[in-house]
Amino acid sequence: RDGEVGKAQQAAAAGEEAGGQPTIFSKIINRTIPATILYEDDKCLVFRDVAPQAPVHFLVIPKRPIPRISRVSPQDTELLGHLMVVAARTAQAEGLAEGYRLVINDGKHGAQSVYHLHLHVLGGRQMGWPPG
Ligand code: IU
Repeated sequence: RDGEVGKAQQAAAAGEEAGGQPTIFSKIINRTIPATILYEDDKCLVFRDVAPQAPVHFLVIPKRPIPRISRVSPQDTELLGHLMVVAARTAQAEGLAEGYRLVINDGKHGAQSVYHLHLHVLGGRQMGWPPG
């Protein structure tokens, strides 16, 4: 088990998904491609979505490249909580006092396009329900 964790950490350090291809988000994390970064710490990065679907639209991603929410394990519990706390704090810093939408797309039916886990935070306009 320690071996598996070590391997995953090595892959993360190399900017690769464990068992998968590196995504464009690995390149944003290691600054190979630019992004408008709103917050960073040792575990996560927050940046504006390049194709915003609301007046405020940013993404919260773990630096460790978990490919999708359906692949998380119990050892990710603290990290996932951290991502949500950072999402809420950044939303507050972005002035979203009237509320906002948090979204995680998973897989084909979820319309996930980048296989590096990310929380979407959308705000600055009235959202509808149900989502499309
Ligand atoms: P999805 O949940 O995997 O569908 O969302 C991926 C998001 O990543 C989507 O909103 C894209 O606009 C966004 N994005 C980005 O911000 N920068 C990029 O270089 C790429 C995608 I590729």
